[in-house]
Amino acid sequence: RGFRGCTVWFTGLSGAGKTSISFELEAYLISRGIPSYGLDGDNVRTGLNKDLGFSKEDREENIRRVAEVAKLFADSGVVALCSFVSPFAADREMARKIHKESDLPFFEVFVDTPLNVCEQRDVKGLYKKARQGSIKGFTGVDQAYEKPENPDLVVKTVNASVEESTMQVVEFLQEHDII
Ligand code: GGZ
Repeated sequence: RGFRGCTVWFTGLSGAGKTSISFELEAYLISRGIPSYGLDGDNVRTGLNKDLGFSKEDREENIRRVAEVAKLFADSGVVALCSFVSPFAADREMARKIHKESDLPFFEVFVDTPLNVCEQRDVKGLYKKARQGSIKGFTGVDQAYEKPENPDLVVKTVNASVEESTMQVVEFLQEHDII
């Protein structure tokens, strides 16, 4: 079977597991000869988007630029894996529209991990800083996260390993004839 370029858009709170899943998925796809590339805050906000912060306006511009880049990856036949908090439904819809206009498949995956679990994990200590007030506008603490109402896939990470969550996405891509 062939495969098609597409964009898999992971949305969820900081610490939900978006980047872990997309990293694992990228390795899975590459090992099977399927070109794939992960975009996330770590590789985009340090370069292309280093002029952007976390206000509503800057997040919108972050998502817009990332969606345009992902579209180009998808158009070139790559499975683009985007892991961004992308807390605002309108911005995620914009990302979808950017793909739709070019007839490229776009799948929104909600990495559904409750705030208290993300906060308990606090891998980078950011929730603690947000609670103390040294980071302002932190998603889930003092800025909104708008849950997806109609995501293409929901992955619940509580009591699931990264491998198990990744396989849910793999099965989804198989069902949609992407891989
Ligand atoms: C949310 C923030 C913030 C604020 C810094 N709010 O767990 P992380 O560290 O690695 O993921 C978060 C990342 C969010 O960047 P995104 O580009 O994904 O955000 S968005 O899609 O909303 O544009 C977190 C860190 O950056 N971080 N400040 N205030 N996350």
